[in-house]
Amino acid sequence: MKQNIIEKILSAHLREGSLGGGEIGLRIDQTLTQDATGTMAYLQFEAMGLREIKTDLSVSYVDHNTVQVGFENSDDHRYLQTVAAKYGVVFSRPGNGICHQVHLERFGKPGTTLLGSDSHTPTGGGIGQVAMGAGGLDVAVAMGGGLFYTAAPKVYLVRLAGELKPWVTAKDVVLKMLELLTTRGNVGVMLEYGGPGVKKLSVPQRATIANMGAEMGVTCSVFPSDNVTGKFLKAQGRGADWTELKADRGAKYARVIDLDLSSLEPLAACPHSPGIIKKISELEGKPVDQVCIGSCTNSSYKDMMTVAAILKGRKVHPGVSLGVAPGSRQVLQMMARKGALTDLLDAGARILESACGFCIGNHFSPRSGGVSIRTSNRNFEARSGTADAQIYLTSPEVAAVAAVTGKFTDPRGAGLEYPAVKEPASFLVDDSMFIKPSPEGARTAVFRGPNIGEPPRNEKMPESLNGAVMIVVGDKITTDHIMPAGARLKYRSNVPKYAQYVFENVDGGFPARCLAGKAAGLHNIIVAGESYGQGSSREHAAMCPMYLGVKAVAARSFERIHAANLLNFGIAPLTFRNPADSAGLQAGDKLACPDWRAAVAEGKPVLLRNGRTGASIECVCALSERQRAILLAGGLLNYTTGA
Ligand code: MIC
Ligand code: SF4
Repeated sequence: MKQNIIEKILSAHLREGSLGGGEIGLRIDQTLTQDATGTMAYLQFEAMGLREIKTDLSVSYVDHNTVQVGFENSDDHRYLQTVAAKYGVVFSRPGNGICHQVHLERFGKPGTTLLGSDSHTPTGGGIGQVAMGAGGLDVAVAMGGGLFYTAAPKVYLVRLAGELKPWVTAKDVVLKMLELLTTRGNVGVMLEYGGPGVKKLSVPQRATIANMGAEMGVTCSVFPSDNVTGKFLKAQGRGADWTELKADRGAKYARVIDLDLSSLEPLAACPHSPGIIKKISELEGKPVDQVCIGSCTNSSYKDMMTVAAILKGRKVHPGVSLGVAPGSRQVLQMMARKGALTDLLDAGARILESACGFCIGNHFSPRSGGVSIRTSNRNFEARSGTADAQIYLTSPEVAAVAAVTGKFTDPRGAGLEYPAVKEPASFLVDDSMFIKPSPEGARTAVFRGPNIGEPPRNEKMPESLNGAVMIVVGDKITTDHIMPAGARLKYRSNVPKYAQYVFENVDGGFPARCLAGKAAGLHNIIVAGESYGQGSSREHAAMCPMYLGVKAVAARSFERIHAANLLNFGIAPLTFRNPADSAGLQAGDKLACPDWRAAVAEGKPVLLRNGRTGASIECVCALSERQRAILLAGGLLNYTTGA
């Protein structure tokens, strides 16, 4: 049978199910974790009684919580380092860079599967990996050799033609894709890029495009592995990792999207969604307070050298604060050796750590009501740490030009020559910030600071539901709305503490109401609109509500990773049979379902009776047999350990 690239990789890793439909179980070759999600993932790995890593490679990165105010983050870093040594995981030390950028440089391998506890893991698709994001618990299971379950995908082909014009970038390609596919309605889709335009894109450019597939909600975005991929791997000293990957002639796709690279122009995602796309020419002249260049989307060597070339001999506008965070230590070291760092310093840039930093609102928050141009991938409300700031997402080129002019400027009309930075023939390879597993490592004593708690467990699913609606929210609620990041991130390993901030920026009274409901024997329910749980993979957006006694989320639709996380923590994801029913619900409504457990166990519709209105609301809990068993057990940890 003729196969596309995704089918080729998936069928080589398929251990359960069929690519024709339903749930599939995949063997995972590589995993990655980062510190914000990883600490809980390794605690869960330990709680499941797993003894060693069964993947070809597992890497633990420290890149998210690198602002060490207080002991909590440092404690987590040391826990991660010691637990990695004990179980055979490669440890990437803080300062070594952002997980996705570093993984692409040093480990990504065409034709393999990569599962990461971070929603931007699909960045690896730039090098021909089926790279997927998941909750930490799913990654812990995969590290222990368990399968990763997901829906058999619908594969769309994005057929690229032509070539990008000067000042038009990979970021503009993916922003255009976001305009076409939007940020919702793409659950279960995998994108495969192809067509003659692909060979004009470098691996880091492909990675930028694959990275922001996460914002469309697709499971992954995969590029072919061709000569360009081979050259990149060779330049990283990893020529032996190359294999060719291309679709068979006549391979089938569920949908084909044609995109002519030469028709694109510089774009921006506007507040407060990566799906609100405008042309830079439409924003021309709008004053800018802050420019942040970096993140896993746009912080490669070429991105940074281009920015430095634009800023060379110029000064940052007095009204703008410019922060630059190179994506990896490799990029930073090369910039230093080439003098690009000096050019940035001379221009007045503030050099930030090679880490997530500003992207996750960990520092560098803009002023109140400020306008910030960023090269990252998410501009959700309040994510920057300043609730009323206006965040725009653009290419590094547009960002650098705005840093000089102090306003949105279409770079094509700015009278500048486009800096022709080439991919290097060889990158600087220095792996000394990785700690590789060793036989002595297995005897390491695991360090646990006072901030590190036990992974919480749910109880078995109750026989009947004695529900109470604790909050009603609208469409496109992100996991940043549910579980704020930024300054709160340091409580990631301490669930009772972190749970105090659930829905902090939406309704600060939610945790206390839930705890009171729980104490009164109620089963707390969240009611939501479409595309609930967009964005981050953080399982805390399920784990902390679970801790607060949430038993079900009733929504019009869910995003993939969050729906899986809800199940993993024993919270039922219910979909309204009639979407209009959600409008008839209010906070405080009591929703009862006497045969709750039986209905879920038998895969029947769930009928919720509203005590206030007397209405009966039909919900669907469409699950595979395996998923039903997980839910009935009260989550994946109980299911796996037979508790
Ligand atoms: C993000 O970009 O939102 C994060 C922070 O990287 C998250 C992971 C997390 O919450 O730790 C993600 O994308 O999954
Ligand atoms: Fe880090 Fe931002 Fe990338 Fe998330 S999106 S991994 S916070 S750089």
